[in-house]
Amino acid sequence: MSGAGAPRLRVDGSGLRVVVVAAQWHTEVMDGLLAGARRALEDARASVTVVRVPGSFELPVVAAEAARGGADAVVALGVVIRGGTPHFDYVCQAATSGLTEVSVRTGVPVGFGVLTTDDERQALDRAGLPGSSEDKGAEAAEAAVATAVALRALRGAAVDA
Ligand code: DLZ
Repeated sequence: MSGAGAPRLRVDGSGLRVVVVAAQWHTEVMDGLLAGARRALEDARASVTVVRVPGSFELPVVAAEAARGGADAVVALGVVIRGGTPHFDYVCQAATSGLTEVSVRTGVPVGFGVLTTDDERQALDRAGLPGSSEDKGAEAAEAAVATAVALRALRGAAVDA
């Protein structure tokens, strides 16, 4: 999938409580993703709480708890790098379907900042680090805030109707 065509989402997220759930595998890439997400949320003026989990497989259960606990949006960050076994597919599938289920079931948007790459080079290139061509942590945070704002407008409109 190419990053070309990604929108610039600069939305005012004042008053929004955002929980960032971040895995810990692949430290250098994760540091970049987390810094990008923090920067974007600060720019949007949202309040931020960061929770660390061991790996990407653990992202959905903590995202669900954050959503049930009153977060207006969740940002899930992780890096899964393909190895020589099918484990990659299982962890990617669990993270992707689990996070989708959390957002749809709770009505709380989840920004998807989980990189699934063939090697570490591809991950570093998307981590928002000096020399990276993309900043997927910031993109996921901006998407979560923009979706929370869209939902807030929709719910307000529904009440007014
Ligand atoms: C086990 C595992 C492997 C092999 N690779 C990764 C990875 O590249 N990225 C990641 O976030 N997590 C990985 N994990 C750990 C699993 O996500 C999970 O934490 C463990 O299976 C324990 O439940």
